Amino acid sequence: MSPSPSPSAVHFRTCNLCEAMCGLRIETAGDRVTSIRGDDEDPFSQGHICPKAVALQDLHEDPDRLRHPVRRTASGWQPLSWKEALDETAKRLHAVQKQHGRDAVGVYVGNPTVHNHGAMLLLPFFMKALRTRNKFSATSVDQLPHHVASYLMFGHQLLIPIPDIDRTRFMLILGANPLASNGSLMTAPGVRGRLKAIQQRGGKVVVVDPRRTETARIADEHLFIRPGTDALWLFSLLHVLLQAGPKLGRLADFTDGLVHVKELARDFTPERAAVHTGIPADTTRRLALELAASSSAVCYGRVGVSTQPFGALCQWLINVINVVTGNMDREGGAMFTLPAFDLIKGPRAMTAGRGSMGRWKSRVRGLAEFGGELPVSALGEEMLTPGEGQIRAMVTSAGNPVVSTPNGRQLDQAFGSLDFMVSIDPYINETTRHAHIILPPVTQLERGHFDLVFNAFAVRNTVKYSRPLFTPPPGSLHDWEIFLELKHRLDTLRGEPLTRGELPYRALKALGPEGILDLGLRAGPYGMRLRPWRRGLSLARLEAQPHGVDLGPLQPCLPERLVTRGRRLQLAPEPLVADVDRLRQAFPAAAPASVSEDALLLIGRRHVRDNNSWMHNVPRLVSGKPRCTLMVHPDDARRLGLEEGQEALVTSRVGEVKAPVNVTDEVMPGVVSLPHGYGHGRQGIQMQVAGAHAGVSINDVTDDQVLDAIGGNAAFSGIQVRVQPVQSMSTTVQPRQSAIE
Ligand SMILES: Nc1nc2c(c(=O)[nH]1)N[C@H]1C(S)=C(S)[C@@H](COP(=O)(O)OP(=O)(O)OC[C@H]3O[C@@H](n4cnc5c(=O)[nH]c(N)nc54)[C@H](O)[C@@H]3O)O[C@H]1N2
Ligand SMILES: Nc1nc2c(c(=O)[nH]1)N[C@H]1C(S)=C(S)[C@@H](COP(=O)(O)OP(=O)(O)OC[C@H]3O[C@@H](n4cnc5c(=O)[nH]c(N)nc54)[C@H](O)[C@@H]3O)O[C@H]1N2
Ligand code: SF4
Ligand SMILES: [Mo]
Repeated sequence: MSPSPSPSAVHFRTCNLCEAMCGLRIETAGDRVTSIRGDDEDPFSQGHICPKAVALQDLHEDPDRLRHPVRRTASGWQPLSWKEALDETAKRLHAVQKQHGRDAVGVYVGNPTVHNHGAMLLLPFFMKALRTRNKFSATSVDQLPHHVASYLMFGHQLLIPIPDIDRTRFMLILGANPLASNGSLMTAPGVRGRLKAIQQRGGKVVVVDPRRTETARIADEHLFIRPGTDALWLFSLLHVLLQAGPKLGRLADFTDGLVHVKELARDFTPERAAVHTGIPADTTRRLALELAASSSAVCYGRVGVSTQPFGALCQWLINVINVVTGNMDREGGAMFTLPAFDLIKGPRAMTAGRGSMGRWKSRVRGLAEFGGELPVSALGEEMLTPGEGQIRAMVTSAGNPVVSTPNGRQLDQAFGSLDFMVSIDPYINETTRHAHIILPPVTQLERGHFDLVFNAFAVRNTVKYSRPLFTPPPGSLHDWEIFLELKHRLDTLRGEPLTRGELPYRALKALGPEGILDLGLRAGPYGMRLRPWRRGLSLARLEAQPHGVDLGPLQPCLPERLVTRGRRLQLAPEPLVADVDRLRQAFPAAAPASVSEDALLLIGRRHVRDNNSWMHNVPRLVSGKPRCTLMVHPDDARRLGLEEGQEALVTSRVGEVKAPVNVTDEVMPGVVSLPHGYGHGRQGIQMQVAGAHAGVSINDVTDDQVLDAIGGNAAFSGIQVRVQPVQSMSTTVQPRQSAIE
């Protein structure tokens, strides 16, 4: 690593580890970081940070982080040059496609990609060069239902309404724990303060969650809900709201489908929902009326309501509730961010696709694509099931599907059976240990940073560009350069004509992500092109403002920003309407849902000092009490004969894990909770600290066959499991026999 320009220096930067976009003030001495603190002058985050920020230094210095490409051999991992690594990767991918067809190469792209503008901007070119329909990403274990709802209602998958948290007077939160996650599809640094401020201005915060989370604890009201039943509850809330009378306001002029929604909601009474959700009908009625009466209100739902069998219905109903209470696209309601680099409107090469549904299907199970991707729940079977079109080679980039996606053990087996696998990743972890070649990119601090994605989902319009802190060591490559080099080699091997191969390669290499960024900023809604006067943005102008620029509060923008035909808001899109029957069947009017006798419902959990699966190699983030514990309600613990600290065996259809029990009434009776992102005890992982805090992977028990029918998102919430004490396993004691009900 070469030294930074001056021996000691102060840098301002945005943290790219989660969605909150906190401004950092980083001091360096030569090539070392000496301190990381919050940047008080960042207009958006105003000095807020969380304990993960300092890990940027640890990740940079981590001795386990790969500094050069490696190849897996019989005698262990061997270094190889970038040229060898890239040449061989392209050659092997090409050979597999030549022999077995285009779709024989699959690709999985993980979460850190969206925190990396270089990767985001150049990935599409690499994807195109791969020419496969077997594309997968972390989207289908996360926010896919938001995209489905936005695509069908507003005409663009990225036109996602964001809670106007700073001006609302009533916030109804389902399946999100921003105090641990720091907010998601709601970039809001210092979210605790923003929630507290709602209360301070006389407003109210309500949390609906099967666990009394950190967020629930600071809320005015918390309701337990039986996992997976939110769509039913949202319908019953809507039922009351519509009975009381919808008030669409300004939106009435361009909204279609209200009549249809009214018909659908008619039989979803709060009484009917109560049987399944566990939320008393009176509570639902009262909350609906409070929501309707509040001068502004917003309903917001995230991972807990997206990762369930009715995730798309949930995100749709949340939008519908915001519309019929007059809170969509209104101050204090759910609004649309207008980012400086606009992914929705602008030059085609700089915008994201609107979305698409069902243009093709997965080979084995016939699951439909969305936005050009297949549900990752199908990845394992696509590798393991023989036949034409079977995936025989994989590319993974910035992802760890073995621990992040359902039925991880099956993926372990599948990745282990491939003809070839390449991983673009700095670590040898649960997934990449199966690769034949690993290509490690430069670190966070060695690249510039611009939040292409999270500026578009922020609770304020804001923009910032951060320069790299350190110059990468000579010869190392950025993620985007790896994509571009592989694309170039694949094009060459295929003999692509100059205009499709060599010329775009040279142009993109010369432009680089910063060049594209500059063009996008200039062409964007605050750009030089539209505002040639002083304030118009370009990359250079942004670089001159290291703390970032505040572009003001969110503004109403409908119908202009709609991308639907005739700029109409679709309240009752056909595919979602058609799915309501499935909901009715799953939750019949009288009988409770069919859960087998002794089953418990498993949900996930996030902790402030975790970040999905990949930051457990940072000693200061894993210190303290082990966090990978199974939360069990005292009633269930008693019935099952489980005690605090004791090991429990958790079994599902697909597998089992053992975890220490934490007896707590934080979870509702009948529900158990285990965090995701652990399970570092597998053989061959080269992450020493993580290995010493291994935990187990919840996704060894989540089920690749349980997913949302619309879009195909994985349904992690409410997986049916059996739980029993480990030592009684060899005896004949069955969980139910110790019941004391
Ligand atoms: N510290 C930390 N921060 C992170 C991450 C991390 O791993 N660690 N990950 C980042 C990423 S990638 C994302 S997408 C965001 C996610 O951000 P959030 O969505 O805020 O994440 P979670 O904390 O998982 O919150 C989900 C909540 O849903 C609840 N839940 C589970 N099942 C149900 C259900 O059926 N119904 C209801 N109503 N609730 C349910 C859970 O108990 C949990 O409290 O966080 C980001 N930030
Ligand atoms: N049961 C359950 N499972 C879940 C969730 C849940 O709530 N419950 N949450 C889901 C969610 S919301 C998400 S987003 C997914 C995440 O799923 P993934 O994205 O597949 O997994 P991560 O743990 O984020 O792994 C990130 C990988 O990227 C690497 N990496 C880090 N930075 C970089 C970089 O700059 N460049 C490159 N090339 N690689 C980098 C890391 O070493 C690691 O291997 O997990 C999902 N899985
Ligand atoms: S909240 Fe997120 S963005 Fe802010 S410091 Fe923590 S990890 Fe970084
Ligand atoms: Mo995520």
